[in-house]
Amino acid sequence: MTKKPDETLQFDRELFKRSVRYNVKTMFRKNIEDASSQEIFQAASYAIKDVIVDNWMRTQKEYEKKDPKMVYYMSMEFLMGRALGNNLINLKAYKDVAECLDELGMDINVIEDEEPDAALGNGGLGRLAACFLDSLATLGYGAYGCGIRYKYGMFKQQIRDGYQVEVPDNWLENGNPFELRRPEYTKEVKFGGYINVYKDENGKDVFKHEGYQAVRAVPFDIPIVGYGNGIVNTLRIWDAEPVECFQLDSFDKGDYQKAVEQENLARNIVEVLYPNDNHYAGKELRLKQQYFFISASVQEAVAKYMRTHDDIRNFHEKVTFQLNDTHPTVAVAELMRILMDEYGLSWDEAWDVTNKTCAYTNHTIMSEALEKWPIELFQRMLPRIYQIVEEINRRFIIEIERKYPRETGITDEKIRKMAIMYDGQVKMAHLAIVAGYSVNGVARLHTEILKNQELRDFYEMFPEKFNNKTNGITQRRFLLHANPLLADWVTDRIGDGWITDLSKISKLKSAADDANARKEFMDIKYRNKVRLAKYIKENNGVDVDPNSIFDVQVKRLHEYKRQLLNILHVMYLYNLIKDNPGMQFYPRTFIFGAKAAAGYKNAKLTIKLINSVADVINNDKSIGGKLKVVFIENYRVSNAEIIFAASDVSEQISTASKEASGTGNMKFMLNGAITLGTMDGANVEIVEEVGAENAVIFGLSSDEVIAYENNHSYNPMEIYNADPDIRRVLNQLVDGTYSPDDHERFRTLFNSLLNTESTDVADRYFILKDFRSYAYAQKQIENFYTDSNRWAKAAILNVAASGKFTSDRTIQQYVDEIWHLDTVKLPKKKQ
Ligand code: 26Q
Repeated sequence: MTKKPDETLQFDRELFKRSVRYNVKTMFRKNIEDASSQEIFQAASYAIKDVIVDNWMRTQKEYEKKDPKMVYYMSMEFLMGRALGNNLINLKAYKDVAECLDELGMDINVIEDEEPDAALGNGGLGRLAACFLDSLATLGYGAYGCGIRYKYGMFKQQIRDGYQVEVPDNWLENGNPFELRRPEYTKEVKFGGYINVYKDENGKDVFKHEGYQAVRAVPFDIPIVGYGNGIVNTLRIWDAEPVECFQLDSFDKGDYQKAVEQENLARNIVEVLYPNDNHYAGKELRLKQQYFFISASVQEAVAKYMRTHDDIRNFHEKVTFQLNDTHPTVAVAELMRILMDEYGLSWDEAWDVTNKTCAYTNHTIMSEALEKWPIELFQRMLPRIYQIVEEINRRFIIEIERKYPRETGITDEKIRKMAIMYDGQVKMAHLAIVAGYSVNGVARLHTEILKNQELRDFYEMFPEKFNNKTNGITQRRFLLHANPLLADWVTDRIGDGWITDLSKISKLKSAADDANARKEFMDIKYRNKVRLAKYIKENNGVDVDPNSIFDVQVKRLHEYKRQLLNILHVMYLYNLIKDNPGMQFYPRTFIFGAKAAAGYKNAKLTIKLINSVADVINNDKSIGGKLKVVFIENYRVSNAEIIFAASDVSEQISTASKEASGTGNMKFMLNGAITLGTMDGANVEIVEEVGAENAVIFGLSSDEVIAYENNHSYNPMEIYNADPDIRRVLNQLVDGTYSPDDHERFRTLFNSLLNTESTDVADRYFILKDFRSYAYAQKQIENFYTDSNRWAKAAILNVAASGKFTSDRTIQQYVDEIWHLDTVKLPKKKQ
């Protein structure tokens, strides 16, 4: 039986081509033959937006009719990447449009390359939010993403003389064809000033905010297209504008100063994304950004609810807020404020609603990433929010005293460890845990560490709130769009059900035992490696051999992720090859890609080290091209898609216990790379799914790491003294091997490992401790790859075992166990 095509998804090719020609003419006064690739990109995007807008309106109508419960995913970051290709994929129109463009004389890849990445995020946390929006729309759940329309997203990285240089990312330069400005939903957000308390006629306290500065929050909506189901949800990002345009006559009124200040406030607030990943920077402007988008989003959520309901006390039946880490946590106090001050609810009524509305996801156990704001700043910037948080804290302390009465002798210790405000600081994680109904970690191991170590006291008090939601990724972007060759191969073998149900990909298992399938798979991998080699040649000017093993570590640069371990091992291999010119060695290309936070010294120096090692090794003719090192400039979502598809080895080598989950690990697996990793984050579950024989695992366990940390019993100097190979590599950091012009250049990296010069912990991330075990694992990788049948089998089995790691599964678990949303199906379109 042939399936009846859903007429809502029929793509009208003639209409599209007409529309592109028409758009080129009206937008640029040109004929298509004279238009640039950028102009075609614009014209095509507007043509696609037309198609999307129809579905968008139908979806929102259906939501009005069915009134489903919805999630507001509150996040400072949405790392969306490019929209055009992804929208075409989800409209099931990619191949149609590729052919149409071809008929018009254009290559779709060239057109897609004209689009800047929407890089409104740092790394994993921001990309997770983007994958979640894709899954929510595809599964038919009503959802809003709420965030900030940063004028400048994640900086562009240039490498000059081996060093990272940050260049502003002016992503809106040519406009954003897919966004829609919605001035009718503008909100006002207030900062500073003071709170006056009056009694109303019933003797009730009224809190009046006075002497504040205000900013207008204006939303821009971006469509989130579900895969093949006609659903279009909304990512709503807020821009800031001054409340009133700067008027000269305000000078006469004497508030000239205030008018200038309000204009500056608006200009500054959404200027730029903070480029820190897993690191808290206690900047005043960052707190302003947080309250700005949260106040606007919560105001709008409440206003929208009240347009169709009459009792705000049932808000939580239709709305849930998911807080993406603690960054949006002021939402709990803002909701309390609106419920009490604007809708007149009592404290208890407001608390009940807030508690049933807010849920919090934790993404890290790294203590330097925990948000703690000085109380003074909080009080000055957000006077009413401060009062509310103070009252939440007061009541929570009473609860602690009730649970741990004085006679237990631990009351004060519990208060010290658990209070929301303590020692002059507001602890956002504590606020999020206390005020919400759910706390989740992002991989099983991570959640266990939260429960048993980091958040142990809270788990003891609120065990029912804690749950795990192992992260996932969308296969639509990271296989269907990123790797069309493999996607088609998979579909030819098992049908296309995997696109919306990744558990079906397990049907590929049998292909692992089929010699022909293995050959086809390795051919596809090879072609993807050729594609990446071409990208590297064009963008970095380095020649790499697609027949070598592509060993890849791409992710933010952070000491806990241990790019330094990787490059030290490369230095070790180079020594080995130089010492033993005749040795068997399978050619290997080590590929890195990483942005370092602008102020993170050791991270930036590690980039310089990688590039310096690359310089020496890549130019050493004597090693016959056996080793290559490449640092891919400006790693981002769009080139990640090319990189994952071409990878053989997935480096997931964080110090055990430090990487909450990781999501790159899943993207590599889906594309048939083999994990070389520690038992950290979601690696544990990847190995569980694929089997230990199809991954290479090394290093300390998280329990061992935590034990060393608690006893302070690790001394890297012993390893340095005992192991000549390690000693030699470390000495090469400071003997000019990789820095002939300045032997001291890498001294701080050397010191961070051995700590000969300060009182800091030496080798905090156990690089020397894990070095031998890593080198052995790398040797296993080589042996493994040399047995090409065995390797191909393992690679296919990785793809086949990746079903668990779809964000569709993650979202379904959020829905079933936290949010309890209703699904919505669109009715068939009437012609
Ligand atoms: C905080 C305060 C001030 C400025 C910046 C920040 C800030 C910004 C971004 C703190 C943390 C982040 C990002 C954290 C992050 O990306 N965490 C990653 O989240 C992924 C998704 O759950 C996990 O897979 C990764 O393991 C985790 O590192």
